Amino acid sequence: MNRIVGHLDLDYFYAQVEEIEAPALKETPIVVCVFSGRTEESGVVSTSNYKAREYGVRSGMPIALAKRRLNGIEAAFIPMNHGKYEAYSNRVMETLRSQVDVLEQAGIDEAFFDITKRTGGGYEAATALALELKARVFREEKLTCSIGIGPNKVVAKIASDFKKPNGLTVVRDEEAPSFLSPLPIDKIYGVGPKTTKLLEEGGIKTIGALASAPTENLEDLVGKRLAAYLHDASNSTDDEQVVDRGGFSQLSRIITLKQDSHDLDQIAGALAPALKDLHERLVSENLFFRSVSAIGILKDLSTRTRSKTLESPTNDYPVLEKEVKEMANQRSLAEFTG
Ligand code: TTP
Ligand code: CA
Repeated sequence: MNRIVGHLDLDYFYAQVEEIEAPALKETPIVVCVFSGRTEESGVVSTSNYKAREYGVRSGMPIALAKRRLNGIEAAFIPMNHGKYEAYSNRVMETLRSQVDVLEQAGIDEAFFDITKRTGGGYEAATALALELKARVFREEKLTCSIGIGPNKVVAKIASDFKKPNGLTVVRDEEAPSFLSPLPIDKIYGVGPKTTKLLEEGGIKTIGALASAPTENLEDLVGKRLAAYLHDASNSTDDEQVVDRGGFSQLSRIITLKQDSHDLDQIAGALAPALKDLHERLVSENLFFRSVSAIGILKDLSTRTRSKTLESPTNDYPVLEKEVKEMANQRSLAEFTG
Protein backbone atom coordinates (compact mmCIF):
# COMPACT_ATOMS: atom_id res chain seq x y z
CA MET A 1 0.00 0.00 0.00
CA ASN A 2 1.15 3.58 -0.73
CA ARG A 3 2.29 5.33 2.41
CA ILE A 4 0.42 8.62 2.89
CA VAL A 5 1.86 11.20 5.23
CA GLY A 6 0.64 14.69 6.11
CA HIS A 7 2.09 17.78 7.77
CA LEU A 8 -0.07 20.44 9.38
CA ASP A 9 1.23 23.89 10.31
CA LEU A 10 -0.94 26.51 12.02
CA ASP A 11 -0.81 29.86 10.22
CA TYR A 12 0.94 32.85 11.88
CA PHE A 13 0.23 30.96 15.05
CA TYR A 14 0.87 33.23 18.07
CA ALA A 15 -0.47 36.26 16.19
CA GLN A 16 -3.54 34.34 15.03
CA VAL A 17 -4.34 33.39 18.63
CA GLU A 18 -4.10 37.07 19.58
CA GLU A 19 -6.46 37.91 16.71
CA ILE A 20 -8.97 35.32 17.90
CA GLU A 21 -8.87 36.70 21.41
CA ALA A 22 -9.30 40.29 20.21
CA PRO A 23 -11.33 40.15 16.97
CA ALA A 24 -11.23 43.94 16.70
CA LEU A 25 -7.54 43.59 15.79
CA LYS A 26 -8.18 41.41 12.76
CA GLU A 27 -7.40 44.12 10.21
CA THR A 28 -4.58 45.60 12.29
CA PRO A 29 -0.91 44.65 12.02
CA ILE A 30 -0.17 42.49 15.09
CA VAL A 31 3.38 41.97 16.32
CA VAL A 32 3.89 39.38 19.05
CA CYS A 33 6.95 40.48 21.02
CA VAL A 34 9.44 38.97 23.44
CA PHE A 35 10.31 42.06 25.45
CA SER A 36 13.69 41.80 27.17
CA GLY A 37 12.98 44.68 29.53
CA ARG A 38 16.15 46.71 29.06
CA THR A 39 14.35 49.53 27.33
CA GLU A 40 10.76 49.78 26.22
CA GLU A 41 11.75 48.64 22.78
CA SER A 42 14.37 45.99 23.45
CA GLY A 43 13.59 42.47 22.50
CA VAL A 44 12.67 40.49 19.40
CA VAL A 45 9.61 39.83 17.30
CA SER A 46 8.29 36.33 17.92
CA THR A 47 5.88 36.42 15.00
CA SER A 48 3.35 38.71 13.33
CA ASN A 49 0.15 38.48 11.33
CA TYR A 50 0.10 38.81 7.56
CA LYS A 51 -0.96 42.49 7.76
CA ALA A 52 2.25 43.27 9.65
CA ARG A 53 4.29 41.10 7.26
CA GLU A 54 3.14 43.37 4.41
CA TYR A 55 5.26 46.07 6.05
CA GLY A 56 8.31 43.81 6.23
CA VAL A 57 7.95 42.66 9.84
CA ARG A 58 9.58 39.24 10.36
CA SER A 59 10.14 36.71 13.15
CA GLY A 60 13.43 37.26 14.95
CA MET A 61 13.63 40.95 14.03
CA PRO A 62 14.35 43.49 16.80
CA ILE A 63 11.15 45.12 18.06
CA ALA A 64 12.69 48.55 17.41
CA LEU A 65 13.06 47.72 13.72
CA ALA A 66 9.48 46.40 13.50
CA LYS A 67 8.35 49.70 15.05
CA ARG A 68 10.29 51.62 12.42
CA ARG A 69 8.73 49.57 9.63
CA LEU A 70 5.26 50.27 11.05
CA ASN A 71 5.99 53.91 11.73
CA GLY A 72 2.79 55.98 11.42
CA ILE A 73 0.62 52.86 11.11
CA GLU A 74 -1.76 51.80 13.82
CA ALA A 75 -0.39 48.46 15.00
CA ALA A 76 -0.63 46.23 18.07
CA PHE A 77 2.59 45.19 19.83
CA ILE A 78 1.54 42.38 22.15
CA PRO A 79 3.79 40.58 24.65
CA MET A 80 4.17 36.87 23.98
CA ASN A 81 2.01 34.69 26.23
CA HIS A 82 3.34 31.21 25.79
CA GLY A 83 0.92 29.47 28.16
CA LYS A 84 -2.02 30.74 26.16
CA TYR A 85 -0.65 29.46 22.84
CA GLU A 86 0.21 26.14 24.41
CA ALA A 87 -3.39 25.67 25.54
CA TYR A 88 -4.62 26.18 21.95
CA SER A 89 -1.87 23.92 20.64
CA ASN A 90 -2.70 21.11 23.08
CA ARG A 91 -6.36 21.15 22.10
CA VAL A 92 -5.57 21.13 18.37
CA MET A 93 -3.12 18.25 18.77
CA GLU A 94 -5.64 16.25 20.77
CA THR A 95 -8.25 16.69 18.04
CA LEU A 96 -5.78 15.72 15.32
CA ARG A 97 -4.57 12.68 17.22
CA SER A 98 -8.11 11.30 17.22
CA GLN A 99 -8.46 11.71 13.45
CA VAL A 100 -5.27 10.09 12.12
CA ASP A 101 -3.43 6.75 12.41
CA VAL A 102 -0.33 8.22 14.09
CA LEU A 103 0.43 11.82 15.08
CA GLU A 104 3.94 13.16 15.66
CA GLN A 105 3.96 16.63 17.12
CA ALA A 106 7.01 18.44 15.76
CA GLY A 107 6.60 21.87 17.31
CA ILE A 108 4.07 24.00 19.16
CA ASP A 109 2.16 24.61 15.92
CA GLU A 110 3.07 21.71 13.65
CA ALA A 111 2.66 17.98 13.41
CA PHE A 112 3.25 15.10 11.01
CA PHE A 113 0.59 12.45 10.65
CA ASP A 114 0.34 9.06 8.98
CA ILE A 115 -3.04 8.31 7.38
CA THR A 116 -2.11 5.29 5.27
CA LYS A 117 -4.45 2.88 7.03
CA ARG A 118 -7.53 5.00 7.27
CA THR A 119 -7.31 6.18 3.66
CA GLY A 120 -6.33 2.80 2.26
CA GLY A 121 -3.38 4.59 0.63
CA GLY A 122 -5.70 6.59 -1.64
CA TYR A 123 -5.04 10.26 -2.36
CA GLU A 124 -8.70 11.15 -2.82
CA ALA A 125 -9.58 9.89 0.64
CA ALA A 126 -6.46 11.68 1.97
CA THR A 127 -7.54 14.97 0.40
CA ALA A 128 -11.02 14.64 1.89
CA LEU A 129 -9.55 13.88 5.32
CA ALA A 130 -7.18 16.87 5.12
CA LEU A 131 -10.11 19.18 4.29
CA GLU A 132 -12.03 17.70 7.21
CA LEU A 133 -9.09 18.32 9.56
CA LYS A 134 -8.85 21.94 8.43
CA ALA A 135 -12.58 22.43 8.86
CA ARG A 136 -12.54 20.87 12.30
CA VAL A 137 -9.62 22.94 13.59
CA PHE A 138 -11.38 26.04 12.31
CA ARG A 139 -14.75 25.06 13.75
CA GLU A 140 -13.34 24.23 17.17
CA GLU A 141 -10.63 26.87 17.57
CA LYS A 142 -11.22 29.44 14.79
CA LEU A 143 -7.63 28.76 13.70
CA THR A 144 -6.60 28.38 10.06
CA CYS A 145 -3.79 26.04 9.13
CA SER A 146 -1.95 24.79 6.07
CA ILE A 147 -1.64 21.11 5.25
CA GLY A 148 0.66 19.18 2.94
CA ILE A 149 -0.02 15.60 1.89
CA GLY A 150 2.57 13.37 0.24
CA PRO A 151 4.31 10.00 0.15
CA ASN A 152 6.74 10.84 2.99
CA LYS A 153 7.57 13.40 5.71
CA VAL A 154 9.93 15.46 3.56
CA VAL A 155 7.38 16.02 0.80
CA ALA A 156 4.51 16.59 3.27
CA LYS A 157 6.46 19.27 5.15
CA ILE A 158 7.47 21.12 2.00
CA ALA A 159 3.90 20.85 0.69
CA SER A 160 2.35 22.38 3.83
CA ASP A 161 4.54 25.44 3.33
CA PHE A 162 3.76 25.65 -0.39
CA LYS A 163 0.45 27.53 -0.13
CA LYS A 164 0.11 29.62 2.96
CA PRO A 165 -2.02 30.71 4.76
CA ASN A 166 -5.04 28.38 4.78
CA GLY A 167 -3.59 26.14 2.07
CA LEU A 168 -3.81 22.50 1.11
CA THR A 169 -1.23 20.98 -1.21
CA VAL A 170 -1.48 17.34 -2.22
CA VAL A 171 1.55 15.78 -3.92
CA ARG A 172 0.99 12.26 -5.21
CA ASP A 173 3.79 9.74 -5.35
CA GLU A 174 4.33 10.15 -9.08
CA GLU A 175 4.20 13.98 -8.86
CA ALA A 176 6.85 14.19 -6.14
CA PRO A 177 9.94 14.43 -8.42
CA SER A 178 8.55 17.28 -10.53
CA PHE A 179 7.20 19.03 -7.41
CA LEU A 180 10.54 18.88 -5.61
CA SER A 181 12.92 19.38 -8.50
CA PRO A 182 12.80 23.20 -9.01
CA LEU A 183 12.71 24.05 -5.27
CA PRO A 184 15.78 25.43 -3.45
CA ILE A 185 17.63 22.92 -1.27
CA ASP A 186 16.90 24.73 1.99
CA LYS A 187 13.22 23.72 1.69
CA ILE A 188 14.26 20.27 2.93
CA TYR A 189 13.99 20.16 6.70
CA GLY A 190 17.34 19.74 8.35
CA VAL A 191 19.05 21.81 5.65
CA GLY A 192 20.09 25.04 7.39
CA PRO A 193 22.36 27.87 6.25
CA LYS A 194 25.56 25.86 6.84
CA THR A 195 24.56 22.87 4.71
CA THR A 196 23.07 25.18 2.06
CA LYS A 197 26.39 26.98 1.76
CA LEU A 198 28.37 23.74 1.46
CA LEU A 199 26.04 22.38 -1.22
CA GLU A 200 25.93 25.64 -3.16
CA GLU A 201 29.72 25.75 -3.17
CA GLY A 202 29.50 22.35 -4.82
CA GLY A 203 27.16 23.80 -7.46
CA ILE A 204 23.99 22.26 -6.01
CA LYS A 205 21.20 24.79 -5.65
CA THR A 206 17.96 22.96 -6.35
CA ILE A 207 16.46 19.75 -4.99
CA GLY A 208 16.59 18.41 -8.56
CA ALA A 209 20.36 18.96 -8.70
CA LEU A 210 20.65 17.31 -5.30
CA ALA A 211 18.63 14.30 -6.47
CA SER A 212 20.96 13.62 -9.37
CA ALA A 213 24.26 14.42 -7.59
CA PRO A 214 26.63 11.43 -7.45
CA THR A 215 26.87 9.95 -3.94
CA GLU A 216 30.65 10.51 -3.70
CA ASN A 217 30.21 14.21 -4.51
CA LEU A 218 27.58 14.62 -1.83
CA GLU A 219 29.65 12.72 0.73
CA ASP A 220 32.66 14.94 0.01
CA LEU A 221 30.54 18.04 0.52
CA VAL A 222 28.56 17.17 3.67
CA GLY A 223 29.74 13.81 5.01
CA LYS A 224 28.31 10.31 4.73
CA ARG A 225 25.34 10.51 7.07
CA LEU A 226 23.86 13.76 5.83
CA ALA A 227 24.56 12.74 2.21
CA ALA A 228 22.44 9.61 2.64
CA TYR A 229 19.54 11.63 4.07
CA LEU A 230 19.79 14.29 1.35
CA HIS A 231 19.87 11.66 -1.36
CA ASP A 232 16.68 10.03 -0.04
CA ALA A 233 14.93 13.33 0.73
CA SER A 234 15.57 14.78 -2.72
CA ASN A 235 14.56 11.58 -4.50
CA SER A 236 11.39 11.36 -2.44
CA THR A 237 12.49 7.99 -1.04
CA ASP A 238 12.92 9.12 2.57
CA ASP A 239 11.26 6.48 4.74
CA GLU A 240 11.46 8.11 8.17
CA GLN A 241 8.40 6.95 10.08
CA VAL A 242 5.81 9.12 11.81
CA VAL A 243 6.27 8.34 15.51
CA ASP A 244 4.06 9.48 18.34
CA ARG A 245 6.44 10.98 20.91
CA GLY A 246 3.68 12.47 23.05
CA GLY A 247 3.21 16.16 23.69
CA PHE A 248 5.62 18.97 22.98
CA SER A 249 6.56 22.01 25.04
CA GLN A 250 8.83 24.92 24.48
CA LEU A 251 10.36 26.55 27.54
CA SER A 252 12.39 29.72 27.28
CA ARG A 253 14.04 32.42 29.35
CA ILE A 254 15.33 35.81 28.30
CA ILE A 255 17.99 37.86 30.10
CA THR A 256 19.26 41.37 29.61
CA LEU A 257 22.84 42.29 30.47
CA LYS A 258 23.16 45.44 32.55
CA GLN A 259 25.83 46.64 30.16
CA ASP A 260 26.99 45.62 26.71
CA SER A 261 29.69 43.00 26.96
CA HIS A 262 32.06 40.86 24.89
CA ASP A 263 33.24 38.98 27.97
CA LEU A 264 32.12 35.36 27.64
CA ASP A 265 32.63 34.59 31.33
CA GLN A 266 30.49 37.53 32.28
CA ILE A 267 27.81 36.49 29.80
CA ALA A 268 27.89 32.88 31.04
CA GLY A 269 27.58 34.17 34.63
CA ALA A 270 24.54 36.23 33.71
CA LEU A 271 22.98 33.28 31.88
CA ALA A 272 23.39 30.80 34.76
CA PRO A 273 20.37 31.84 36.91
CA ALA A 274 18.10 31.78 33.85
CA LEU A 275 19.34 28.32 32.89
CA LYS A 276 18.89 27.03 36.45
CA ASP A 277 15.36 28.41 36.53
CA LEU A 278 14.59 26.82 33.18
CA HIS A 279 15.97 23.49 34.36
CA GLU A 280 13.93 23.59 37.57
CA ARG A 281 10.77 24.05 35.53
CA LEU A 282 11.79 21.18 33.26
CA VAL A 283 12.29 18.83 36.19
CA SER A 284 9.18 19.95 38.05
CA GLU A 285 7.09 19.19 34.96
CA ASN A 286 8.86 15.90 34.41
CA LEU A 287 9.97 16.96 30.93
CA PHE A 288 12.98 16.07 28.79
CA PHE A 289 14.52 18.23 26.08
CA ARG A 290 15.87 17.37 22.70
CA SER A 291 16.26 20.75 21.11
CA VAL A 292 18.19 23.77 22.45
CA SER A 293 18.18 27.24 20.89
CA ALA A 294 19.87 30.53 21.75
CA ILE A 295 18.93 33.95 20.43
CA GLY A 296 21.27 36.89 20.94
CA ILE A 297 20.43 40.50 20.29
CA LEU A 298 23.51 42.50 19.36
CA LYS A 299 24.28 46.11 19.97
CA ASP A 300 23.19 47.11 16.46
CA LEU A 301 19.88 45.33 17.22
CA SER A 302 20.57 42.55 14.75
CA THR A 303 19.80 39.08 16.07
CA ARG A 304 21.63 35.76 15.91
CA THR A 305 19.90 32.44 16.39
CA ARG A 306 21.52 29.06 16.97
CA SER A 307 19.74 25.73 17.41
CA LYS A 308 20.79 22.20 18.02
CA THR A 309 18.84 18.96 18.17
CA LEU A 310 20.39 16.29 20.36
CA GLU A 311 20.61 12.60 19.44
CA SER A 312 18.31 11.67 22.31
CA PRO A 313 16.19 13.50 24.89
CA THR A 314 17.68 14.37 28.28
CA ASN A 315 16.92 16.45 31.37
CA ASP A 316 20.55 16.76 32.38
CA TYR A 317 21.56 20.25 33.58
CA PRO A 318 25.24 19.95 32.53
CA VAL A 319 24.11 19.09 28.98
CA LEU A 320 21.87 22.16 28.87
CA GLU A 321 24.65 24.36 30.22
CA LYS A 322 27.24 22.95 27.82
CA GLU A 323 25.05 23.38 24.73
CA VAL A 324 24.07 26.95 25.57
CA LYS A 325 27.68 27.84 26.39
CA GLU A 326 28.86 26.39 23.12
CA MET A 327 26.29 28.41 21.21
CA ALA A 328 27.18 31.60 23.07
CA ASN A 329 30.85 30.90 22.38
CA GLN A 330 30.42 30.87 18.65
CA ARG A 331 32.00 34.04 17.41
CA SER A 332 28.90 35.68 16.01
CA LEU A 333 26.91 35.07 19.16
CA ALA A 334 29.63 36.30 21.46
CA GLU A 335 28.38 39.85 21.26
CA PHE A 336 25.25 39.37 23.31
CA THR A 337 23.97 42.66 24.51
CA GLY A 338 20.57 41.95 25.91
P1 TTP B 1 6.27 29.36 12.37
O1 TTP B 1 5.35 28.23 11.99
O2 TTP B 1 7.64 29.36 11.78
O3 TTP B 1 5.62 30.77 11.98
P2 TTP B 1 4.13 31.28 12.10
O4 TTP B 1 3.19 30.22 12.56
O5 TTP B 1 4.13 32.52 12.94
O6 TTP B 1 3.82 31.74 10.62
P3 TTP B 1 3.46 30.86 9.33
O7 TTP B 1 2.11 31.33 8.89
O8 TTP B 1 4.52 31.23 8.33
O9 TTP B 1 3.48 29.43 9.74
O10 TTP B 1 6.43 29.40 13.95
C1 TTP B 1 5.42 29.01 14.85
C2 TTP B 1 5.42 29.92 16.08
O11 TTP B 1 6.70 29.86 16.71
C3 TTP B 1 5.19 31.38 15.76
O12 TTP B 1 3.79 31.73 15.69
C4 TTP B 1 5.91 32.07 16.87
C5 TTP B 1 7.05 31.14 17.23
N1 TTP B 1 8.32 31.64 16.65
C6 TTP B 1 9.15 32.42 17.44
O13 TTP B 1 8.84 32.69 18.60
N2 TTP B 1 10.32 32.90 16.90
C7 TTP B 1 10.71 32.63 15.61
O14 TTP B 1 11.78 33.09 15.16
C8 TTP B 1 9.83 31.81 14.80
C9 TTP B 1 10.20 31.50 13.37
C10 TTP B 1 8.67 31.34 15.35
CA1 CA C 1 3.10 28.14 11.61
